[in-house]
Amino acid sequence: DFYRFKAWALVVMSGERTIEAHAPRDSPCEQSKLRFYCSWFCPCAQRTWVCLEYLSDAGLLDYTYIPINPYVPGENNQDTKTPLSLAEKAEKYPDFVAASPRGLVPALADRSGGGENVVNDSLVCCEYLADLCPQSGLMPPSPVDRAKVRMFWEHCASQVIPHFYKMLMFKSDQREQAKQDLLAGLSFANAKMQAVSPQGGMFLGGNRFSLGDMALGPWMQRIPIVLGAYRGFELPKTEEFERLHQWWEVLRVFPAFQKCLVDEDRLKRNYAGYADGSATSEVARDWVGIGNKKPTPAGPATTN
Ligand SMILES: N[C@@H](CCC(=O)N[C@@H](CS)C(=O)NCC(=O)O)C(=O)O
Repeated sequence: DFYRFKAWALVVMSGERTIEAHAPRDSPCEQSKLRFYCSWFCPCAQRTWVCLEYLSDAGLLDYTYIPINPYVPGENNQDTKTPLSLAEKAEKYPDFVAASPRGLVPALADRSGGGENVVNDSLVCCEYLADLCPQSGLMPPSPVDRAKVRMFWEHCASQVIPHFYKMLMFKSDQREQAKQDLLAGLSFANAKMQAVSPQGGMFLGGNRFSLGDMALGPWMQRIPIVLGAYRGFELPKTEEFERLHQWWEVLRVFPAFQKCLVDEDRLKRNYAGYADGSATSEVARDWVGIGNKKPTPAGPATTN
């Protein structure tokens, strides 16, 4: 019965329902002062989304979810990884591009302080939210713990996540190297987490959710769903990765995280453009070095 309840809770708390619950309202007075520009499939945006859900659950803020599709729809409305040009994005989503001049999700536009503050890039958005609500503990109070969170974030960004995309996007003769690099990055992440919180639980230990958990959480979800499906990859169940597995078991049932998990089949299909080598998105360009030249940013974001 417990497992049936858990399955039920997962359905009820799906990402799709969360998007609906925070959809823009008709009446301007019902709109939240904090607008979140997000794409349902984007792991970077999911980092910020989970923080928003965490703060919203704690009654610390409210937000409106503005859905963005930065990619060109394919045949039969299939998802692609071919980005709209910046001009097309600016035409379709002017407020979003004003908040994120390179047209990348996530971004925030916050009117809670009177004027409008715009923030983009997943880490910067997460830190902005942590700074808005310091009592939330999203960023721990001590300088050394904050440094640990940031060092873990840096490790994941440079040594883990690029190899996830390389394994998907590289041609078959280069994939083995990408896999070894991914495993090395994850092994180091395991050791780092073990050193920070040997007692287990979240990155900082126990049930203390923090930005440290969002460094890798969205990709940990995608490793079995996406790399498993397209590349037959599985994170070995060995001692080398034990702390990561243990952390994942805690995170995957954490309410704010669960509320931002979208349907797995839909997610898997969304990644087809990476797996078949057709992607020309920023992720392909920045993290794998595939694709055309960088677009010119739309100009400085307006901040006050
Ligand atoms: N470093 C950025 C990366 C954001 C990013 O690349 N987002 C992707 C979606 S996962 C995007 O907006 N792509 C649109 C495009 O390629 O034009 C962050 O962490 O926020």
